[in-house]
Amino acid sequence: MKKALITGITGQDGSYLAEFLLEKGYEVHGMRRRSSLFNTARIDHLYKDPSQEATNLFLHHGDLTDSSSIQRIVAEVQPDEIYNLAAQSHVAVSFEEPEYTANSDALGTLRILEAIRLQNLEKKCKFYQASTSELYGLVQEIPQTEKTPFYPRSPYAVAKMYSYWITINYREAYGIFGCNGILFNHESPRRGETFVTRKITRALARIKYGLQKRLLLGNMDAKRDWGHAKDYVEMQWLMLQQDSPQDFVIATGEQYSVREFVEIAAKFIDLEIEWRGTAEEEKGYDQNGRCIVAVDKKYYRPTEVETLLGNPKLAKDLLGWTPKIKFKEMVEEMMETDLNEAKIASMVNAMENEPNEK
Ligand code: NDP
Ligand code: GDR
Repeated sequence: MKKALITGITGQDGSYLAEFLLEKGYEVHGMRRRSSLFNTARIDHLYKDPSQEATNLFLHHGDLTDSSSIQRIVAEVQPDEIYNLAAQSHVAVSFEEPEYTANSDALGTLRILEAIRLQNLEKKCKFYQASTSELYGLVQEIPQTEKTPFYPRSPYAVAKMYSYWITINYREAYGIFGCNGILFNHESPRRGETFVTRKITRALARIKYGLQKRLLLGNMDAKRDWGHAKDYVEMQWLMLQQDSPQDFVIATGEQYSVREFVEIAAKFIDLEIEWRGTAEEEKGYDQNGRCIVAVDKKYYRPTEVETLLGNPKLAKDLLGWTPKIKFKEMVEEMMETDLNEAKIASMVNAMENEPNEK
């Protein structure tokens, strides 16, 4: 039985990858960080207490910023494959926490690669690095391929650039089977609520149920190549099953703006949009039963990535991969999930506001 170690198992991709690998018969080990509240909601359906029941999923406390925990986990697990998905993954937050972002997203990768080396696992353990289309930043070429030059535009992207190159360096210097997946944006109902797609579907659903009045966004003209996370984790695994390590762009080859995302999601639930330039202009307007989407400049980034569009030809040719879930299907799935959540929240609200009969 192959053993996989996933850092970031509690995140969007980690949860889908854990499902995928368990189905393939892997023993899956996940690194989770300590938090003051439960942070395992995305994998609770997979987890069984190993002291009570037979299971192939094991969790270990650890942190990308703590070499000792990484060394301990790698030594204990002796994995055949490591998927480094953990990261401070929010681009806007990286401007506010640049040093922490560098520590986790850049040095964290180095710490794992060093753990592989210090455990003499260079020949046994394959390594996947969650690289990103953010590396292209101020794009030099459209669409972007594995050969397009990078121009990172945030502390997040600069940190990920270090990880991209340290993975290649350890491949060349020590023969580690290390691959970069240059993944373009991928979403799902498990996407964190502060990324733009989930923020939109969640807000529209809440507006529909009267739980929220308006949706405030930053740059609505930004364009992204959005795929589905479930499709993309399959690629992460496929990359490590090749005869030799290589880096791949994973994308759909289709692009939409943030504004178009709002329009498509709103159409799905028959919500009419009223666009406002800024939140200030919006003050004093009635809602007229329509959904108000306004700009709030606090969501602008000091340097923005305006347009990303990937060319996944290499992955198609060499790995035989094509995404299965279409953009509109993904938006619908996200809208449906958030509608259900909003419906439950509105029922709870109604119950709490019911007059007490006693
Ligand atoms: P999420 O933000 O959903 O998940 C990030 C995971 O990393 C969580 O499990 C989080 O733990 C964990 N984590 C964060 N900081 C640390 C740390 N210091 N030590 C240990 N664990 C930590 O990200 P996604 O699942 O969306 O993305 C997975 C990876 O892929 C990330 O590296 C991201 O940068 C990269 N990526 C994502 C893309 C996307 O569109 N989703 C596209 C390209 C790359 P907790 O649950 O406790 O917060
Ligand atoms: P991104 O995703 O920065 O591409 O990084 P995000 O969804 O945060 O932003 C996409 C685009 O939408 C614009 N935007 C807003 N973004 C957020 N979060 N909130 C808003 O209110 C808002 N309004 C407009 C942004 O400016 C941006 O242009 C994601 C992360 O998953 C990274 O970890 C990953 O590496 C990249 O995708 C590929």
